[in-house]
Amino acid sequence: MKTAYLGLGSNVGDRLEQLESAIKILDQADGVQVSQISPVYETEPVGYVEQPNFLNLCVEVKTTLTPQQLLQQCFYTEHQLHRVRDIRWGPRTLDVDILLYENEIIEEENLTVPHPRMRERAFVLTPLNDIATDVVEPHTQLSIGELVIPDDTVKKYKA
Ligand code: PH2
Ligand code: MG
Ligand code: MG
Repeated sequence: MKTAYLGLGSNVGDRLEQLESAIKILDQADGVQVSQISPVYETEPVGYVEQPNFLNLCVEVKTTLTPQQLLQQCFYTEHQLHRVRDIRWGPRTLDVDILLYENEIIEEENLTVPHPRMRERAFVLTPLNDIATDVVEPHTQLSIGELVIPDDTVKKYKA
């Protein structure tokens, strides 16, 4: 079993319901078990700012899937929640990103792990810190607890 961390986000439709459904779909997938779920945060959009606030959370999964298989499962889960891909960084019913997979560094044309922008994103680091504070980010060799920066655009929404 490998341990991976996923970041989930939603800013269209019933955000909380979609995140909860996504966790169920992931947990029911063959070879994936959701082992920890962070609190939910309401977060201001980053990147493309003219869009509604997100709800974000992180999960820990125990998995027998390879990184590429796990990525396909993330896409499948997004598809089940009617994700339509149009604007990069734009509004979405569900986004599921692989943040960390063991302590591996992966550079493939469709997959970069650790997630390339996670170190600068409080909407990722804040929930991740709740479930993985001692987990080490392999590029910096710093723990999530050391990387997390307090940010008032990220507010606890549901424990
Ligand atoms: N996802 C993005 C771009 N911007 N901003 C917030 N607050 N939360 C997100 O999940 C998010 C974002 C691209 O995936
Ligand atoms: Mg994303
Ligand atoms: Mg994504």
